[in-house]
Amino acid sequence: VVKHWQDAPKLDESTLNDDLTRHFYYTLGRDRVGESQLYLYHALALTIKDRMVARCRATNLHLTSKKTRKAAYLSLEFLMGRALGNAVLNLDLQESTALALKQYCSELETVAEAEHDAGLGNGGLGRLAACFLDSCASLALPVIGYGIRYEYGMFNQSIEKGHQIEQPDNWLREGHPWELSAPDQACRVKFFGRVDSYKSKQGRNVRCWVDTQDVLAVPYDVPIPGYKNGVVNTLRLWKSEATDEFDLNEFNAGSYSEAVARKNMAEQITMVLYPNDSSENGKELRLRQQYFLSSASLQDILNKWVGQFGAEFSDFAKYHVFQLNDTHPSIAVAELMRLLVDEYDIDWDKAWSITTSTMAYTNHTLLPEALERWSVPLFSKLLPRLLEIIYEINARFLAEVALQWPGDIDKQRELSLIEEGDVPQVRMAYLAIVGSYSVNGVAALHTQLLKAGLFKTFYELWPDKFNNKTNGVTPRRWLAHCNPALSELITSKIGDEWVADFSQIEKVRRYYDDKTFHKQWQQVKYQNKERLSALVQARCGVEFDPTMMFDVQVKRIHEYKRQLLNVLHVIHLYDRICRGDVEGFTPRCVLIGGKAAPGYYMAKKVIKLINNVADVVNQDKRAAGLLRVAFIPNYNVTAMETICAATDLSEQISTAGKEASGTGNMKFMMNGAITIGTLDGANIEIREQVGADNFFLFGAHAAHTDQIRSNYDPISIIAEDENLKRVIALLESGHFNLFEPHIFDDVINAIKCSTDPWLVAHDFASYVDAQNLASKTYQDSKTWTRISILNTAASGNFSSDRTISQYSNEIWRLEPMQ
Ligand code: DL6
Repeated sequence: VVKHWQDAPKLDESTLNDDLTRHFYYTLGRDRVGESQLYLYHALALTIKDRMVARCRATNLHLTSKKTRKAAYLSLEFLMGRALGNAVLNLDLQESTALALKQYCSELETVAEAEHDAGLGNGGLGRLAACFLDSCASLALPVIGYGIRYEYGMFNQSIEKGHQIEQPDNWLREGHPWELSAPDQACRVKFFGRVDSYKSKQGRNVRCWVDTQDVLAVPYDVPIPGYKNGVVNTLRLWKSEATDEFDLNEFNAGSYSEAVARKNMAEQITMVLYPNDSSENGKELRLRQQYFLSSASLQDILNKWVGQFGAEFSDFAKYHVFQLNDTHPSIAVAELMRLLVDEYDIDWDKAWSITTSTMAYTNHTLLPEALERWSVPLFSKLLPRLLEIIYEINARFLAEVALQWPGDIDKQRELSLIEEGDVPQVRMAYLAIVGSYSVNGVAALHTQLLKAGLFKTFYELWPDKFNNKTNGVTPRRWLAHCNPALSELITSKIGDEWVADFSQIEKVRRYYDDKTFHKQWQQVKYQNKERLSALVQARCGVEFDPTMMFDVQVKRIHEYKRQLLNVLHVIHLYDRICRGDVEGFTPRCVLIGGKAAPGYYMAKKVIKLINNVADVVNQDKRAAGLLRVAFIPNYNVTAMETICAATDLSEQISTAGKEASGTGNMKFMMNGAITIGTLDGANIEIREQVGADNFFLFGAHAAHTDQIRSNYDPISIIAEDENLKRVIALLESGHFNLFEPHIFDDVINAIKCSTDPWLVAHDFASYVDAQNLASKTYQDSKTWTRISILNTAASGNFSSDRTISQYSNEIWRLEPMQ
């Protein structure tokens, strides 16, 4: 038995070749590679997984053999992307993998193409969770991720006649070689039923949730390798299954559909990821998913604790912390109370003390429409015992509020976990705040705005709970893996320690004026732009020219992210070309990509507009060599790996105060793109790190936006700005929708509306100025290259290793595994 994670058997390079052959011939029963690389990919993934399972078991053994303090990251989303390239990099198996693949006349890049993205997330929040797992393992921190094994991940997007079309993402269809199921550790999750009470032997009134319809939660473990440190952590994903296959009595009586109905109901829970990134859903199935994840994960941890130490919880909080990734798993606060009080017979105060010293909550948005609330009637039907517990938490909390603000009923109403109204609602963010010992925002401005606005009164009540943890991204995937040419160049100058210790990237600064380095830097960028051009050609049928500036905005499509502002600028450039105003014009390829929530009308209109504008521009001979525009369909993690390495100009143009942090901005910066952006989210910190001269700033400040909105008059702004006037006139003339009359009316009206919260017209002029400066700077390739190098060199702070170290030191208080 392996006692220590470092003693795990080494399945090293020399055996990789044989293992690959064994899996290909015997596990998968293949003898030729054929057209598709699918089986070779599976064989390689199994071979690499072999190298992780032993270490994973060893890491787990280490955790259970000692009373180690550990964190559980609870998230409804983990946007993992592909695993193969990352695993090969982290396990340091590049050379032996290349050798082994040679016997099949293949190489890693080709085989990797056969892997489906694990798209178990919408965007920033889910990808952050994935970066965090990589950093936790790479820092040897005892952290387990808990999520849902959705059968269907983020939908696949295609573009037909300029419109977004959604198709289901059946990512498991060809199998998922990385996972290991652990049916012996399945647990039951209760739904529906009613609450009964009885007197315990001690004469205590015990509440008991009965007549429930239970669902089985079956764990599937995905190994998470640390970077060259032998640690392999776990992401445990839950799949829902029926407790009984189906009702045999009903089946025998001929009621076939009824017999399988319960099975279907149960399996529905983990069937599909909800595709909304910034708006709440209110759907019963979504609440079921949230409770399913929370209950299964907490039971798992309590089961392990009880298995090791018995049902004695006085020490429990010393060894556990649960990080809630937004409010989605915040029902965990009430569920931990239920498990401790109802299942383990712990008294309320003790249970509350355990809960409030183990729960920590991260907020990811200020948008009011994303703040989750669940209707009380729904809660009462689906989770009756949980609602009772929430009422009890609320009653005790409001008593505290009354003590703090005596006689102030409004304060109680304002802070209550239950929002009054025709249909009362449970405020999940408030439950998370009241039940947690830490509440954090994800960038300095965001945290400041939480404290001053959304959670102001809670901040007054508990100032010490609030803290900031600016997001980060893993430099393994987002530089070492996705940009091998740049990585090699960097390593040739500063050594390779930056991959594990990203603060060292700052050493690149030494070369910001070095002529030879400039040349190499430019060559790498050019090469990456060629790769992206091939992708754009293949996916969009648009020819990009790598000598032109690559101006990129890829992210979810949302009004606050202002892809519309970007399009207006494109139209302005096009208008200049049509007018012949092209002296000193910097040729640009503009790439936009991202998915719109299927029910988000305006976002879908914006996608259509981008596509129509792209068609008109690309077909206009006058624009050839000056302007190319493409909308890349099905933007996902894998596409970003090619895109961020090839970008010159990174568009981070949200209305100030609306983007909590952003993480795409950090990926671009690491890869030497220069940001054009507003003072929003982590843009502010990016600009601080790289210096104001090396960032193209524009737009209203968050502190002024409310005032601007209070007497906003876009019609006058348009009338007074010749550029914007012409852009709007072109749009209104139907130039981009000649055979589709009026389809953009709503978009145009939104810009002209005095209640436009996104202030598109307001920021247009300063955006154009900043774009002009970017264009001018690009023409001076020496200056551009210098700024590009400085951006990479200043990106050290945006490694998720830095973020996770802060979570670990300041919230989780973990020790790295030795
Ligand atoms: O914190 C990760 C990411 C931020 O970088 C983005 O700025 C923010 O929009 C995103 N938030 C969400 C909102 N979902 N909810 N709730 O995805 O989080």
